[in-house]
Parts: sequence; structure tokens; C-alpha cells
Amino acid sequence: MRLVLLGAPGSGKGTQATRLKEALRVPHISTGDLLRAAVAAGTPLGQQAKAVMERGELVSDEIVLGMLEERLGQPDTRAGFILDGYPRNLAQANALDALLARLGQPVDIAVQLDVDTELLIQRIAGRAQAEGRADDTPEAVRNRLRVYSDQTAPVIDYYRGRGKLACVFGVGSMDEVLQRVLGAIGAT
Ligand code: B4P
Repeated sequence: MRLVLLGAPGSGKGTQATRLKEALRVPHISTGDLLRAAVAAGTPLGQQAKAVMERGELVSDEIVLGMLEERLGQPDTRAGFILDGYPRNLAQANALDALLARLGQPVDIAVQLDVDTELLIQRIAGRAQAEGRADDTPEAVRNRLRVYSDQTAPVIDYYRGRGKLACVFGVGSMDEVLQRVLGAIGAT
């Protein structure tokens, strides 16, 4: 199963991907995690990405695609994967299709986690207290939500237009949402 998880910041993509990888037995690839690891390791790429992420903006398409291409080249992705946080704009959606066509591994389905904005803000505020992530400050969160509605929301129509979109209500316990996602992708 090759699955793309779409949703606003705080919608539960990372949370559900962690659970889905157990259920589907395929790796979870999060571009946010890959970028945070590069920042923590202080690589040249991480140094470039750090300030951009802290402002809540998108890291350049070129950097993220390079990282993703390297990850998708690893053998554990042959059985499938869960892509979390990519694509985040239409250019990334097109680049992903081209990359996966080259690999002969097209996306099977994109799942959109639908959560109200007020609840997104509450969830991220909860995580800010618990984890202190550098881009969970109120200003960065406002920016991330703006970037999402301007640049990432059109990606939902991209997959809808290709008949590959499933919308899932993302409010409820984490296990309830997981069951809905599994139902939507026919994996129950
Ligand atoms: P990400 O790491 O993708 O962060 P995110 O959008 O905030 O989602 P995340 O997965 O962390 O949160 P989740 O919804 O699971 O991106 C961070 C930054 O990296 C971006 O702003 C950008 O700068 C850069 N980046 C990443 N990918 C990029 C790309 N492709 N191109 C360019 N730049 C890129 O969870 C949020 C909180 O909600 C958690 O605390 C969780 O516990 C809670 N929660 C989840 N489900 C819940 C539920 N059902 N009930 C209650 N709480 C729940």
C-alpha cells in the first residue's frame, strides 16, 4: 500500500502514520521528521532548513525532494510506504508523481484528515507545552495554518481530480480516527 496522508498542521498525520505503519507493515516517511533530523545533526541542509521551519514556512521544494528521493530509494519502501507531510504544494505533488512513475510505484490513495481550525490550534498548543517544538510558537503556528490553506489545500483537489482521495473525519480518539482511516482505505 502506497499511502499519502494529507491534513493541516495538528490534524494528526504524524500520530496516525505511527499507528498505520504497524497496521499496514510499511515504513512511515515524514518529511518533517527527516528535516528535524537534519537540523539536529547540523548538516548543511539542516542549517538551511532551521530558520525556515521556525518561521512556519515551507523548506525549498528542491531540498525536500532530494531528501525524499534518497529515502524512497531504500529497499524497505518496495512493499509500500506511508508518506506524511509530503506533498505540501502542487509542485511537490507533480514532482512526487514523476518520481513514483520512474520507480513504477504510483500512489494508491491519499487520505485527508479533516479537523476544525480551532481544534488544530488547541492540539498544537498542547504539544507546545509537552514537547516545546521550535515551530509550535503561536506566531509560527498562525503562519503554518496560512501556508496550509494557501499552498497545501489545493493538493486535496489534485488527488480528488485523480479519483484517489478519501476524506476522514479526524476528531475523536486516536484509535477511533485510526479505525476510520483503515475503513477508508479498505484495510479493515
Ligand atoms: P510536520 O512535521 O509535517 O508537522 P505538522 O504539519 O505540524 O504535523 P504533525 O504530523 O507534526 O502533527 P500531528 O498532526 O500528528 O512539518 C513541520 C515543518 O517542516 C513544516 O512547517 C515545514 O517547515 C517543514 N516541512 C515538512 N514537510 C515539508 C515539505 N514537504 N515541504 C516543505 N517543508 C516541509 O499532531 C499534532 C498534535 O495533535 C500532537 O500533539 C498529537 O498528539 C495531537 N493529536 C493528534 N491526533 C489527535 C486526536 N485524535 N485527538 C487529540 N489529539 C491529537
